[in-house]
Amino acid sequence: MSTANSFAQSPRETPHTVDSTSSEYYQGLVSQNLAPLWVSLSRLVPEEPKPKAQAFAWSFADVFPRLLEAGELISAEQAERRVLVLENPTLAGQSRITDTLYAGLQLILPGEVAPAHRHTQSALRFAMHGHGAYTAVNGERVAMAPGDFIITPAWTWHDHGSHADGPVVWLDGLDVPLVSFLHAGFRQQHEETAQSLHRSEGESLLRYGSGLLRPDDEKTATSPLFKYSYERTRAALELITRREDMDLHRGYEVCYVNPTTGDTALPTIGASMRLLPKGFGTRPYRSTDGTVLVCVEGKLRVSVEGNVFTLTPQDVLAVPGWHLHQIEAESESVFFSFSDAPVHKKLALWREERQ
Ligand code: 1HN
Repeated sequence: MSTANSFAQSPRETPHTVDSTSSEYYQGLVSQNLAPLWVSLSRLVPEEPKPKAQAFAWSFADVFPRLLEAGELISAEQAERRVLVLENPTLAGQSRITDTLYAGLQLILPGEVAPAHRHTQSALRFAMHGHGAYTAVNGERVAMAPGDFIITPAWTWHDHGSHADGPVVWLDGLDVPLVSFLHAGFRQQHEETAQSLHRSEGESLLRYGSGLLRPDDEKTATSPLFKYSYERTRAALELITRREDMDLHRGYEVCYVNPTTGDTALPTIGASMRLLPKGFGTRPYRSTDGTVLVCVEGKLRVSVEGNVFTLTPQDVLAVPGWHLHQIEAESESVFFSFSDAPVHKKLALWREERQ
């Protein structure tokens, strides 16, 4: 005898059970490409979110040597992108760090070029290690230094290169799983390895980074400012800690925004930098968006539904949606994070709980 789930689990209704006499009926449905909703309704419409991803951390010290080995195995040009994907253990083989987001660590060596291409997936780069590499977006090159946040808007040509004297590593965050779910992915290879440059470095900052717009400048879905330096971000955080109140659930936080709208820099991925004073622990918090944290300074102890992770600089942690968590700073700590919150918010699905 098999038991079918019932949607309403309340005592007012007894679950419907399926006995063997009706199994012929159920088999018949399959052959007619039909399915009984009463079997799957509670799974389709859960009482609360149950992400498939689990909370999981990657130590940079463990991944970095593997990246260097990859550097000996394959060139950036051969690989197109020499990346080790951070795969959530419960989503193995699916290139997902959370249910909806992709993350990986990319290595570029001196003199290499990762060839120009474009795609409809939106990307962010968070620089982690080394100086002297650059990414080119829309005909402008920007240098990447640790802590810098750089965006590659959907359908913009981008290539990366390095004049460094050692390895350079950054974290890529993309909305790949979301775009795959929607089957909205397109990709093109540029005819040249590196796109030609028609803007000088710093133009995007000069044009859009001073609170100045032309009267007829359009509001764009993605930020026209494509690099947010750590130097400026850190200085803004520092000022806020001296002048403003701290959110007891989030700490001090600055969000990377599109200067034409005040919305998130990318339409599908929200990102921010947070600071927690030495000894401070956030109150328990959860929200529906799945988040990736990267420790930048200090030392963090993150408890996610009872599992504890210790993060030191460059370590990465996945916190799936609706997982209650608390973050404690052993010393003054700064961390970057990104999530799919803008999608939840645009679809009026976003919720948070502050305990
Ligand atoms: C991509 O275009 C990059 O441009 C990195 O560096 C990682 C992962 C999936 C799809 C596209 C890059 C990527 C990617």
